Amino acid sequence: MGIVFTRLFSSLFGNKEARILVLGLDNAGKTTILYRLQMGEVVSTIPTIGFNVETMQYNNIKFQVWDLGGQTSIRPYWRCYFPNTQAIIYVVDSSDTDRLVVAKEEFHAILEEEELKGAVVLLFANKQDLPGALDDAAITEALELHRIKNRQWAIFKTSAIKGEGLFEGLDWLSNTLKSGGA
Ligand code: G3D
Ligand code: MG
Repeated sequence: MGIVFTRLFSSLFGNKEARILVLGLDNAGKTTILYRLQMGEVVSTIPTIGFNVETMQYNNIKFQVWDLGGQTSIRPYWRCYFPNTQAIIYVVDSSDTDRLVVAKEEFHAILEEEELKGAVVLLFANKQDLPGALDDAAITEALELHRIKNRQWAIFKTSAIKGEGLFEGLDWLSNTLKSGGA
């Protein structure tokens, strides 16, 4: 994945600072995906305000990961991480049907953020290897993706554990960003 990733993203943003946020509920598979990308060291920081942010920096591109859901009091601090965000990768545990409503609400709340208006959205319907996992069409419906307006988005079936589907999704993302983004 490392080499593939270099090929897709190395020339993408020139020297501009770029940020890609990897978001979703806890246990969705975000950290696993970050390690799968194998682009460099993952640095974990816990700012005093109390949420854990994992950062993987590749040239001028920062990948940043944290868990959505939970305490509402820390949410305003998320905004520190919003400027210069070109893309959001939203990860869903497709087998966790009990929490799909929460995953949907958190997703649409993030899309409401003013500073993220220009970001392209890539969704990973993750954990496809598990029995009972909903497919991309079912996740599209559960997350009400038809409500997304004025931005480019796509959903891919993935298994972060097996490394399946991640490349296809990132290929879409790099092509979309190359052609001008949202
Ligand atoms: P998070 O960072 O979104 O909170 P993690 O999620 O990456 O920590 O993953 C949470 C658990 O789900 C981990 O299991 C991880 O191995 C597992 N996981 C991630 N992606 C997949 C997948 O595609 N398929 C399956 N079957 N499991 C996956 P543990 O047991 O380590 O807690
Ligand atoms: Mg994690």
